[in-house]
Amino acid sequence: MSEHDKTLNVTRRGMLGATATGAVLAGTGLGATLMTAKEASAAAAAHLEPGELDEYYGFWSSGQTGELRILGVPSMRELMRVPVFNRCSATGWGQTNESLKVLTEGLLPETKEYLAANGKVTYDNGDLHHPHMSFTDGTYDGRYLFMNDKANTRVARVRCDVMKCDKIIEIPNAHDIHGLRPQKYPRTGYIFANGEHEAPLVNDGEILDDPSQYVNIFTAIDGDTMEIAWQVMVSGNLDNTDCDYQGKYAFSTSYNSEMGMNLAEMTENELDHVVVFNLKGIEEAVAAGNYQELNGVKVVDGRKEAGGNLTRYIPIPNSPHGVNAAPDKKHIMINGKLSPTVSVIDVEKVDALFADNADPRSAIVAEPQLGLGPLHTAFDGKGNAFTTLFLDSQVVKWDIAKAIEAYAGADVDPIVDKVDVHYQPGHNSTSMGETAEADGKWLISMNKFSKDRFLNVGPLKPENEQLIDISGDKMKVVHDGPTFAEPHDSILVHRSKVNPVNVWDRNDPMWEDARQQAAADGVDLEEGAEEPIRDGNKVRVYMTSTAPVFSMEKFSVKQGDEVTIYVTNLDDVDDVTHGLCLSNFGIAMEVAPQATASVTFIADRPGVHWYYCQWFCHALHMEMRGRMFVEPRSA
Ligand code: RUQ
Ligand code: CUA
Repeated sequence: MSEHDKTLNVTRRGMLGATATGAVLAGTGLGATLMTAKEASAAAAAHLEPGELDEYYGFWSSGQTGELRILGVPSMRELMRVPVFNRCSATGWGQTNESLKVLTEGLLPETKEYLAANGKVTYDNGDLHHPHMSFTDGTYDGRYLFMNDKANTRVARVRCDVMKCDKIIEIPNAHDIHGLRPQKYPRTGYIFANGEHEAPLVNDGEILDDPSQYVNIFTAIDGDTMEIAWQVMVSGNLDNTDCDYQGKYAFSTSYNSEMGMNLAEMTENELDHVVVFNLKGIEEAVAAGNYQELNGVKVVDGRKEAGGNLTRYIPIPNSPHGVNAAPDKKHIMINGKLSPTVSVIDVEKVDALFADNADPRSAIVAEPQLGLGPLHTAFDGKGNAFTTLFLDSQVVKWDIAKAIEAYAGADVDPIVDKVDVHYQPGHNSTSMGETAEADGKWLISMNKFSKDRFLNVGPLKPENEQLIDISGDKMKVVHDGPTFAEPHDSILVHRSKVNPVNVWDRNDPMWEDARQQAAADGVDLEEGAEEPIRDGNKVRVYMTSTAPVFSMEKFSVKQGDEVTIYVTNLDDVDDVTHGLCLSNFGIAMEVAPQATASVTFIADRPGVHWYYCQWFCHALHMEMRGRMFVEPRSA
């Protein structure tokens, strides 16, 4: 036990004695201490007066909810939810033609077949873990956010100008995309995506219970086109990933080098590994034609036994999880999970692994013992690292340089501070911490359990995300933030990096199909049409909206018609969003200022049906409505 741990234990025992009620808080004992003056001032910095704006955008995953969330930091106010892999009742995501195009166009043919057999056109669920922004020269550039879907093997992109998802692709050959990071230098560039679960490379049922023939797949996607650049076959599964600041290597942890199929087999080895991907080597292999083409993708062989210069496997103590590149542009942290250590890779020593076949472990320059269950590490840009300790329910702050000295034999303790968090932290993130501009102000600890920290809402509890002031030597927890299932990861982006518009550009590509269809029908979207346009049993209704009226107060279709309603919002004013809800047809969608949105349905319900504006837009919002007459089939 280090000197630091001893002090910490004494302090904690003292706390337990002093505050008996604190002792029930999962043994952490810090539940009911009084705030010191310093803590109070940190808390004040986190508190914003009504109308004050936050300094940071927090981009949050939502895990199995499938959406992206935007929070303001440090206030922790939730600002927006951006539907991605989920369906959204408010915006019509998953229902409008525009969103269905995004949700369906990137699906593989066999997926479309499977879905069709189940009466669906796309998946209803997703598991969004890791949202990350595009980079230029090692820092955020405010263009895009990229994110994974572990549940259905997809990668999505959100445009930061409008904060809407514009691309979703399914990744062939891989299974269950988990770790995801954009290339940091010179720009994004590639999006690196880990397939977590191994399977036969051609997974058509020929090979089933024969794990010796399973492989795993690392994918590089072109972030500009959202097409797959190449894939690498690897040994073991892949968990998290990150890349260097030089544009040379990507690193993926593997927690199952054994290729075990059950828990006992998966945790058998003392050492698992991190796979290092040599980007130039892979590009050269692809250019030289040393690949097999599978499902339209160029796949190279980077498995251990393949030899060659595409990958290296660095042994790491049992079941490493998070991978985090430090803003010093030199060190990559591999978080031990089942090992109490973080292994520090020096990227300058990685060249020798490829050039001279040096011992893979020679790239490790530190391996500090930090506590139990290290999962993820964040940085302050001042030489410190902050690692979540899942089992200890703590965040540990440690000095990277001292950890390196200690590894070289010096008698120094790299641990600077530990703070209790509530409870069981997974990811953490610091302000600008995954860029070269890490500024050391705030840290979010994303805790998996909230237990007693909030009013009881029944057996299903929220997560608890705590805001920690890291500007001083000691960390201070200043805010608890409940969130719904189940954010994993977040990034804190300075507001100067993100500049969304207030009103859509009428030429936006989002409704290009609508624009083309209207042109074919001789209609101007901004004018709308007086009457529905009939094309066999297909009927197209072009409406505009200007608060508080739709351009059509009524229209008629025939029972069984396939009806498409286009609404173009002519209001050119901040925050005047309209919505179209067609009651008892299960139809509702958002139409933001200057946007066009459309929805298609079969009008198989005769009678008078009201459509109304579902977004409060005007004093006469309730009056913003119209009638759809569906003439019975027999008539
Ligand atoms: S990974 S903590 Cu996706 Cu750690 Cu969740
Ligand atoms: Cu338009 Cu409410």
